[in-house]
Amino acid sequence: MPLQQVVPTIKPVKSAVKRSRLLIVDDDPTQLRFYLQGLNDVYHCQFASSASEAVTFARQFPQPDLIILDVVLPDVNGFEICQILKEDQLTSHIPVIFVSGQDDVESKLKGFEHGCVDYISKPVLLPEMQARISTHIKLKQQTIMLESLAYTDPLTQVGNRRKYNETLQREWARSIRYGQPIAMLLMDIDYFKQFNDFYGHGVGDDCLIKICSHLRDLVNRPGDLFARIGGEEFVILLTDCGIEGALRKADEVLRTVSMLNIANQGAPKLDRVTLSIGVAVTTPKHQEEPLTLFQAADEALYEAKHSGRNKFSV
Ligand code: GH3
Ligand code: MG
Ligand code: MG
Ligand code: MG
Repeated sequence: MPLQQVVPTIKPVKSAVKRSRLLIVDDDPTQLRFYLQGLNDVYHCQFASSASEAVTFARQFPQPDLIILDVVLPDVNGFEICQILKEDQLTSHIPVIFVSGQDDVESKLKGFEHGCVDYISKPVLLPEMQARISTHIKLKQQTIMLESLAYTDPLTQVGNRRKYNETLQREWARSIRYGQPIAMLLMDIDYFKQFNDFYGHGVGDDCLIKICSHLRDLVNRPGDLFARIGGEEFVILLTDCGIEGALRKADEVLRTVSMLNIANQGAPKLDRVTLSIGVAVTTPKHQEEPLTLFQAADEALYEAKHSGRNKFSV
């Protein structure tokens, strides 16, 4: 029977709270009807009856918050679907709960080996299933929140040093794999100690927030990064970017900060807040460490500082 006949129209439930989205994968029309009646009031349910539908729906936006996956399906079995989802960067984060008539311990262990968060035996007891779904969705939301906190600088809300380290490792490896260049801009605000001494630490913090909120907008390609890696030190990482692109970006950064026009009467020479930039570009080779890129950018920054500040050096 076609899926549309089994699951005709799903009535929208009026609720102020945003409902979590479930993707339910099962080839048995009776089972699907059971899920529809039992879960659709609480969750936004989407149904699939084959592996290809399941994978397609899991990748589509808005993505499901959790997947209920039958083990025995007509085309590919649930374990294999779970493996496909877990190996795909786009879907690996979505928790999967297996629901199956196969309730022997080997099958359950196999489910966990393939990356599920839970395994429920058929026949399904609805309240128990709802409790498990709700628990796993809450756990997932908490994980997302903790990850976001772990990678965000609390003052400026941009990526922090941990985010920088992980992004650099990942993009460095990708650059080696594809033989592509990668660029780093290392930035340090000029005479910021004097700024703090003159205006106070609170105004210094506001200045950092303002600069970050504008510089983050200059970085918008996937894989690229703007992060605060120290007190008044920032990094821009540009993937698949050669020297011309890097210099253009450095020029954009200087112009952006200059347009903010923040007074710094504490500075000995310059009366506005400015920053200096060290630019480094490389096409990394196997065995080479990402630290070499940072060191090159750091040396260039030193050069920019010592040749007058408010400029970039390579
Ligand atoms: P230079 O031009 O050589 O970079 O001079 P500088 O005064 O900026 O020197 P340096 O980079 O060594 O000084 C960093 C100063 O930044 C020291 C500290 O007072 C200030 N700073 C670091 N983190 C913060 C922060 O979170 N908030 C505020 N308000 N100031 C900070
Ligand atoms: Mg089945
Ligand atoms: Mg500094
Ligand atoms: Mg400084």
